[in-house]
Amino acid sequence: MSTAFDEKIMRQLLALSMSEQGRTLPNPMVAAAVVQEGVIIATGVHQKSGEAHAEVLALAAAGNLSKGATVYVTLEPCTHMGKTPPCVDALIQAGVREVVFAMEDPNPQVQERSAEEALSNAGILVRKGICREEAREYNRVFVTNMTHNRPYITLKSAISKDMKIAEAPQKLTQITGPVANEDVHKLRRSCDGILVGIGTILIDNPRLNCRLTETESSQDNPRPIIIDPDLRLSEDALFWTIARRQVRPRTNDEPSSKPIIVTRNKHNSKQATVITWDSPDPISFEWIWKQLYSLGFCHILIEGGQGVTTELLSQGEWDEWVVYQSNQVLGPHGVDLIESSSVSWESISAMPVFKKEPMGTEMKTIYRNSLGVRKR
Ligand code: AOF
Ligand code: ZN
Repeated sequence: MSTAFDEKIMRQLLALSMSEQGRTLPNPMVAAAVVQEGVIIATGVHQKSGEAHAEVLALAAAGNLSKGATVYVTLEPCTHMGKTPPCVDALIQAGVREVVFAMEDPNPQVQERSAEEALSNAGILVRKGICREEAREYNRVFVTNMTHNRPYITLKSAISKDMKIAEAPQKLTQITGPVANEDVHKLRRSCDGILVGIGTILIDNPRLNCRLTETESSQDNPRPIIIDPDLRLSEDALFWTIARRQVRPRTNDEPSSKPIIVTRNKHNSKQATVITWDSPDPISFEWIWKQLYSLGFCHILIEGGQGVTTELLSQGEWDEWVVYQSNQVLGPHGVDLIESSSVSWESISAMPVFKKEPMGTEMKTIYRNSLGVRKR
């Protein structure tokens, strides 16, 4: 049973957990609160894989006041020994009276032993499922990782009113204004990989880093992933300077933070991790996602040009599509977002809209592939 108070606290905690979006990967975003007689005594937010979980931080901040308290947490407390000890043990030791959590933990290691059982056996009351769907929505990256063993894929497009991405071939064209640009940098912060095709590198020469005005930090830079079938990448591309400077060290034992090059040619590189597609067929995104997941990537943002976007949409290997559309008309010489022979605009415009909102001078529309287009 849940009350309006339970839901209010849980929503507050879900919003709080978002403050660390992107920084907790491969771990989920989690926040917890210690509550006594309807008053929040202390909160905790998980910050980074390898560091303390949300419940442990909240219990430590509450000290003796944890005894007899109700602990609210946005994710089922963990029951396994990971990089840190099980949170259920910390809750039991702290002498809490009740634990209320939002969603079950889809991590198979945690599923081996239910938190509800472990806590109930110790005499602690347990309630679960408060704002469950909202919590799963916040942690959709983690849920996808755990249930499908692949990264969550977000495609971002910026298009004109007439659905073009540039005024003319080979011409860098700024479509979005400052408000939408800031929003894109939030997207970059939420990801651990940012993928573009070689065409985008040669024409736009992007830096591919996260430049948020309020919290500029190289810690938030995702790792560049370049699809470069014929190895046309030059050492002067701008993203290298950022990549060399710093990419988010997600975990303390991360083997490498080098950019990734996906190619058809065998190639050795000191500066990049190269993955090679050894087949005459078009490079399969399903295969790329598998490779990237085994390298530890959890959430890939694709800032594709025409080639990558068309191929990705026709293969259907994406989860979320964020489209910023401006009011300008680029005209008949402009470059289409999608090469119409491969994917039809009809199939795209028939896609259900997940969310639509104005973003500065642009309209931002989000589509979700789980609404019927993605196969798995
Ligand atoms: C929680 N609270 O704040 C987090 C949880 O390697 P570890 O010890 O950090 O364990 C990681 C797993 O623990 C992660 O995959 C997820 O199942 C859970 N994360 N659990 O109760 C937290 N971050
Ligand atoms: Zn835990």
